[in-house]
Amino acid sequence: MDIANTEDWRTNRELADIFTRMAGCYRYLGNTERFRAIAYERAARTLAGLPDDISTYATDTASLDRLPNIGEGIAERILEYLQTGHIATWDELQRQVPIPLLDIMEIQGMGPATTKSLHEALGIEDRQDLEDAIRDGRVSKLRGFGPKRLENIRKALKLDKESHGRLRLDTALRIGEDLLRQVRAIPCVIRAELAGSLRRRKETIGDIDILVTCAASGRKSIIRHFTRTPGVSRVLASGDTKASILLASPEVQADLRLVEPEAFGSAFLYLTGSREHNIRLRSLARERHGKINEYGLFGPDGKERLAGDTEASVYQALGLAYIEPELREDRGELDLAARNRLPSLVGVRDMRGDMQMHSVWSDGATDIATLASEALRRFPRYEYIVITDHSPSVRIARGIDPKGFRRQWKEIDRVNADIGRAFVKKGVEVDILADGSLDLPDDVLEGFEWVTASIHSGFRKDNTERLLHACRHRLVHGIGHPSGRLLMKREPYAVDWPAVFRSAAETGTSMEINAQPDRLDLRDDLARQAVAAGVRLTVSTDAHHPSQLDHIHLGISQARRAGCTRENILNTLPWAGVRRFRDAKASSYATR
Ligand code: DGT
Ligand code: CA
Ligand code: CA
Ligand code: ZN
Repeated sequence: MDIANTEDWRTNRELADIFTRMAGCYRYLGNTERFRAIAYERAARTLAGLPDDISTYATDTASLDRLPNIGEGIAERILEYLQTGHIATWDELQRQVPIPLLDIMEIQGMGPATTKSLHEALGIEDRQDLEDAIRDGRVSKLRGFGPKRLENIRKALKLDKESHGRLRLDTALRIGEDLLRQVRAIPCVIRAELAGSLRRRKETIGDIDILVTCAASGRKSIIRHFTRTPGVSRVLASGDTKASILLASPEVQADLRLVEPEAFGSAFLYLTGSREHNIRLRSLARERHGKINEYGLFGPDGKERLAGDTEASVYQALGLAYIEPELREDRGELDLAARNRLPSLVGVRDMRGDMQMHSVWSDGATDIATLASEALRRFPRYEYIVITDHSPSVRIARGIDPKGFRRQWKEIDRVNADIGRAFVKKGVEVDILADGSLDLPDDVLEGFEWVTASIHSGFRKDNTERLLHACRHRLVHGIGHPSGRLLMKREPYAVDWPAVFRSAAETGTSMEINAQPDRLDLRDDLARQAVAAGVRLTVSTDAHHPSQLDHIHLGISQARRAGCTRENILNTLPWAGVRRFRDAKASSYATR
């Protein structure tokens, strides 16, 4: 690995960050700047997904122009940044818009117009101002801020605060893997691994934990290197065997722990956690032997070392099968491991296709041919992808009408003809309307090879009824992002999950684990309940850009945390299997 290269990567991200914030400013400035906002958002997505450092494309504006979503104006900004380290327009925007307001704008129920009106009416400059103004009743005196609306904003603020300081899994993985590469390049490091919640692939991450093995003589220099990693804003602690640093933008702590190679397994086990899993292991060790800690598993005298060089050796000495990190949450995994009944977890390698994604026909960034070729390039094992553009009522997502879908099917046929097989499947993400009915008539729905039904509005309606309605519809094959939550922003809807899962199982309707990093919906514990109720799941990326096809890894990690095997996930089957699942529902309705 090459450290210079990881630093270059930071430029793509820095620029993407700036563009995202510029887009936020344009949103704040109002409708007249809407198109600029969209252009910068798209450019940010392109930058974040680039395989190489931006400077390799940036010989002149014309070469940048060839990148998707980078027009001439934005290309000029990129060159300006690479040459001067500044973007004049961005400096100017920072003078016009109170930047702390951009974070508030992201809070559910706020939005640009609301944020701006509160800034203008009450002089609100940041989050603290907003909280104060809600508390002392200044906001409730304004027009349009009734008790219900205020309560929702208050709830969203609270949720945002509770999750403050935690990072989404995708962000933490990116930063953690980057840091890991740098740690592995430090002289004297024998082995380095990510541990903690990141290794368990929890949906949000508090801090990054890295375990390193080295000889005692190498410790000092490793700690010195680690605390001088590029991007460190503060050294929080630095001792003989540990160090903690704070990385900037986004701010996150990283803990380094050094052990000798013999203790790798026990230290890895300890540092991976979870805390609750560790506590269970400790009491099991006490019952059977003596004690367990970072240095090993020891006999009753506390001295004889029974295991510790690998994790498996420790589990084995405790009479347990090896437990995958995603299962180490004290949700019954020790009992299963003792009886050798752990599930054999599904992996990305088992996936035969992706069941949900969007093209330019609705709110996706690329055309169908590009999605297909990118899916094949990234996942040569895939046998199909399902294009699921939005139905008409989802207006912000540029939903398609029936005529449009018929034209889209012709395009899909052409793309498949070029590929030489029916790789692209005709799907739809049809909106579940307020009363539980669907946004497209049956005769149109019949033309699709796969129908996912999702809720996109009216979140405070009776969503149990809406979801039950959708499950009972003979032409609905799956429910998309079933709980509607947005990580750290919006709680799942209030839904009677046992009732919905029962109905999904009875009617032969699948439920999705949506792999978008801000959704991960169904979340792990609900997915586990769904499977227990006999529901078949799908794992899909809901990609709006080809780079998001890689999110399948995030979705699968949540499926693993839910204890899913390959059999629990429909799209581990070839398309013929998906078709059987779909047709089984149709024929059970035909005979009713
Ligand atoms: P996070 O960082 O909040 O997302 O969650 P973790 O699980 O990464 O927690 P962290 O970073 O505080 O600690 C890393 C691991 O170290 C944790 O998973 C288990 C272990 N550990 C930390 N503190 C304790 C403790 O007090 N008791 C036990 N048994 N294990 C601990
Ligand atoms: Ca951690
Ligand atoms: Ca930690
Ligand atoms: Zn959707």
